Amino acid sequence: MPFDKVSRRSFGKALGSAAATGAAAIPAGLLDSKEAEAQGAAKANYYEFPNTFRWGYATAAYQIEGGVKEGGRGPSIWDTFSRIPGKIHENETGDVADDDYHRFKEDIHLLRDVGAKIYRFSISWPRIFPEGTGQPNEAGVNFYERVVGEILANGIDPFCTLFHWDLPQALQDRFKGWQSRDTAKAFADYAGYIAGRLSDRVHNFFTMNEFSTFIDLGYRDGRFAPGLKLAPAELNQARHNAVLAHGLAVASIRSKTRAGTKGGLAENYVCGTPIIESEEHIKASVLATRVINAPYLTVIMEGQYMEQYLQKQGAAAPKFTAEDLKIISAPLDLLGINIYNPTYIRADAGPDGFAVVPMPSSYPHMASPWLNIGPEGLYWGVRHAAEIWNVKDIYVTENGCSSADTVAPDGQIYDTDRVMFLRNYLINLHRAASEGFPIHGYFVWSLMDNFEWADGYDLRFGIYYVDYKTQKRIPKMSAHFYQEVIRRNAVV
Ligand code: GBH
Repeated sequence: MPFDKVSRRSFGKALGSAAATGAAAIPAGLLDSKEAEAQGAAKANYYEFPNTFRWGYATAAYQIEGGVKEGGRGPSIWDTFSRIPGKIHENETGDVADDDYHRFKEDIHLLRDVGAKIYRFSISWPRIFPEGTGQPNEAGVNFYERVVGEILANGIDPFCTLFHWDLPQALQDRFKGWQSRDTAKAFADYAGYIAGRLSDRVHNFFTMNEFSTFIDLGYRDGRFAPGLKLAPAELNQARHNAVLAHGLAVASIRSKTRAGTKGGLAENYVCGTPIIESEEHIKASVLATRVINAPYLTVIMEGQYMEQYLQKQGAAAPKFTAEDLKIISAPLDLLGINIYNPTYIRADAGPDGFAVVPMPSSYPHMASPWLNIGPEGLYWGVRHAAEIWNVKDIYVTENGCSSADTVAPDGQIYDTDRVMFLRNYLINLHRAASEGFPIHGYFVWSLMDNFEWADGYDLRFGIYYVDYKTQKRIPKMSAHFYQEVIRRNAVV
């Protein structure tokens, strides 16, 4: 029986009740190596993944590339925003970042060195269309053709994100960015064009990364580019235009790429984690997940704005047509979930039926103050997507953490907190796999330290340390950990 067809409960029944509550036990027959037999009783703690499971890394163009004026690239809203004093930690910019524009080969070799099989990178829209629309820039296309060539030459499968927030500045100026449907149409044209150019070698495309982040932080809170604080009606319209853009892009990708090309999106959807794993709280967490994601993942998956959302927004609700909803909810081939911090949910007797459990001030978090530690999020992130929306092909497109990494006198970076973080999250991912949920791969965020948006270079999320003065990459302790995870295809 294939690994992913064995439910954890059936392991439990077969092996006795202790196995059902403890670490996922793997029946001897499922471990084909002699090594497994030799392990005897220790097998119960051996968190092995299905053999088809794939491990990799994620990055994003503006965070790593630099070379912002090279190869005919036009400016993006992040070039503009990062120049406004006070917006970014120490007024840093992505002008140089990790200089990956010039060092991409070396960076792809880092992936190869740890044994990664998949790499999620993003394409900078203003490299392809410097003005957002119009004539494509061949030098930009050529850059990504070389990147893809190098990825493939190292036996790695490229997963391409088409929008990781670096909107061409020209579209902000002409159309007010996502406040206009014209930007949605421009995105579909760009997406179809570049996917078409790459689809002989790239088989998986994600339209957007994290609607909820670039819209809510960029158009509501003003903390991310373009730095706006819109009133609710305008904000909701921008949200609508962004999901519409995704839907239009899916159609455009389908029409311009080879048969078999897969299209999806990557969202850090708010995944409700039941505070106690009991029926009433699980039920509440399902409802919470649908309601909280109403303007984004829920409408994409369900083809309807939830009544609660429309009612709550009242006159500020987005304006849309039935045709829009059809476009937005085009069936997806794969779903990427970015999972970081937990949102705990409990059942509630009030009209909503659920409540978000507030966090005490003592709740532990990583170096980023928002990054509360909640390893079960990885389990529930997969399970909710599979159970609520019947998703059949799920990837964790981002998971990882910031740490106050420092280089020790012996030259090593002992990021024990990151190892702790990853180990605990991965154990929960293993639980999802062992219960038979369709989780097929994991991309750690991130390959190397990079431009962490408003936090500049202050917070480091890499598995490789970057010395920004020399651009030297140094594997952290977590890189050695991850390498062993990949080698054994198991949490170690
Ligand atoms: C991801 O977002 C991004 O896709 C990636 O580019 C980024 O580098 C990575 O996470 C690490 O941050 O400052 O209190 O307002 C993760 C989701 C949503 C987390 C916005 C940070 C801002 C919190 N992010 N959130 S706050």
